[in-house]
Amino acid sequence: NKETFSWEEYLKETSSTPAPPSCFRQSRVPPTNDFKMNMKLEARDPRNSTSVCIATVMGLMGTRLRLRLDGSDNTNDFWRLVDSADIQPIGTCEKNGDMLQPPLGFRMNASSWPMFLLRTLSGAEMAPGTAFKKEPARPPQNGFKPGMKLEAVDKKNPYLICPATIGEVRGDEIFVMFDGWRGAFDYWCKYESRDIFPVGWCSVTKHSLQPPGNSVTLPKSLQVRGRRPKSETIAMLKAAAEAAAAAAAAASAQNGTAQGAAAA
Ligand code: MLY
Repeated sequence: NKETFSWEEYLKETSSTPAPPSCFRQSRVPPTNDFKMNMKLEARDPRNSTSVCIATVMGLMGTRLRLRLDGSDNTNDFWRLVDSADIQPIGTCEKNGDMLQPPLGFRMNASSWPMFLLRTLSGAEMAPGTAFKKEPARPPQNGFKPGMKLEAVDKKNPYLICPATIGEVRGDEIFVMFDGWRGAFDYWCKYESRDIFPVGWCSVTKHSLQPPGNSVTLPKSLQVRGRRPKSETIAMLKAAAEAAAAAAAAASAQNGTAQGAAAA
């Protein structure tokens, strides 16, 4: 359970090792979060990456911000790190000769955008330039290896960061597997993704960390994920199951004898 999850014990239990911090596109010393609730900033629209919009800070956790695009509804909030390249101070867009855009799904008539923009910015508290931290450089190569442990954003529930394991490495990509969740939340991403963190990140940055799920992960040798199992694999699983059943039967027989003796 949540209160008692400890990486130290978990790594021992699973006899696994954390991915080295140098593998991640994250600062060695996590940045401070100097934003405050309701501050406004410019953010790239996650659903339309060519437009830059006005966003409001709706929440803060660790080094992450929960953002909502002004003029959008409350069902499309998203999370960004304080050192994300997707966010910048108000005024940056104009300085670059670009125009602020309404978010995808702007809840008003497009013609009311200029007026909406004026209203939403007037009297608003703007996030100071010093709150925006420089995005760390990407590591020169993909240093991840299968089996390494990490902390990763659950993309289906992006407010959550969870213990995970590298399942596979292919070129610039890695397969992130969520411990104890039977593959339902696993995903492929680039090794330089900003959604993955070294073990201990949440604890250092005071972000909550989910405990692993309850389902048992089979050792790699017994996994039949995706591919149809080979007949040898099936034979091996069958033999293992039979051996386990035989051992259980033997144990219970012995137990019965012992109990009988004790009763007598
Ligand atoms: N209640 C949700 C949350 C699942 C979260 C899984 N993450 C932590 C990998 C569900 O069961 O779908």
